[in-house]
Amino acid sequence: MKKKIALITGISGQDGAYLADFLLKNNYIVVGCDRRSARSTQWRLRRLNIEKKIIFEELELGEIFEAQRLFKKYKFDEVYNLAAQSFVGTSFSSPINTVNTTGLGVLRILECVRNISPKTKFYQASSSEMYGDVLKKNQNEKTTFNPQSPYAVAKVLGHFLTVNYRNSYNIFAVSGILFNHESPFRGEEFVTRKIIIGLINILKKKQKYLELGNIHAKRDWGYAKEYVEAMWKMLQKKKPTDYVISTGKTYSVKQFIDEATKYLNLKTKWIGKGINQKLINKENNKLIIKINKKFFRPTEVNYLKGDSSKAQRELKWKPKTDLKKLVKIMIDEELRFSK
Ligand code: G4F
Repeated sequence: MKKKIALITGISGQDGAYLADFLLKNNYIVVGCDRRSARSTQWRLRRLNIEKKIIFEELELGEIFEAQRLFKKYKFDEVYNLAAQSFVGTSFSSPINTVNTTGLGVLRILECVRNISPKTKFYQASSSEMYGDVLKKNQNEKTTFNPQSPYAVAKVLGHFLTVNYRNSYNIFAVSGILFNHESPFRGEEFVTRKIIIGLINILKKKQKYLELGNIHAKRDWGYAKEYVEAMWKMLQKKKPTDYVISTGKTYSVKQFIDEATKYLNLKTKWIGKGINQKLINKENNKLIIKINKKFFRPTEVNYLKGDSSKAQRELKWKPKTDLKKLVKIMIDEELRFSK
């Protein structure tokens, strides 16, 4: 049987690496793109031992000519648009770059599908950040978006462009609204991996303490490796439609910290309130975590909790990893690979 060929933009990121691994195992030819500046970040692909199995191409999402060149060179069966400026915090200091890549980048790829390869199936990586200051307790495909950052606004643009191109041009385009998904491959700037690296460094006496922002924000955290499978499943359906992917459970950053300290066998206690809240090591009274205003965002998303019943019903997809297991997976691998 002829091998299918898939394009993954953002191949060197957490989701790009897991998805590439999954598609290669399913007999796909994988063309992977990233920005020129991301070339040094292929450690995830190396760790999965798939770096040499991927056909690499450069792609700046800000340039439509580069995407056009790729669409003329290959006949893609599936395109997964995972590339983005994906750090919410940075989107406040770099709003124009964020909207250009995370929002308009989607349009550039959709234009290539429409004009060059209309039979190609398109997946857009949408985000639970789009719900922002949530208008419903459990968010699903029907919940109105209320974005709270330039990143989230750009994702809303990408989402509605995907829906509009599907409706206007009969393109197989789907938007996967993924809630936070973590793994040992998470970038170090995101809170879960920042916490785990920080705690391990403190235990190894390489760092005095860790500074964080709003530890009361709540997130629906799943395991990224499971979430990329849902992306693929969306493109195997007969009809294109959008899906929420989530665990349906929500925990605060503080609860994530408590789970991590428990697994690391650190005896801790929280003291103080608000900006003065601190986590102390009960055995030696040393500071472990303090709050720094610098890590607060101008507008925060305080609470997210997804309802993925449509995906569970129609895709036969189910989250398998709870928070405790996720923390264990992340800590075990961090300990194995950290020096
Ligand atoms: O880990 P975070 O930076 O992820 P955030 O903002 O929820 O966004 C992630 O998930 C989205 C899906 O919902 C993706 F679309 C997006 O691309 C990204 O992958 O922050 C989680 C929470 C926030 O409320 C943040 O304010 O943790 C809070 N937080 C507290 N202290 C911190 C810190 N976040 C970071 N990154 N660093 C801190 O020191």
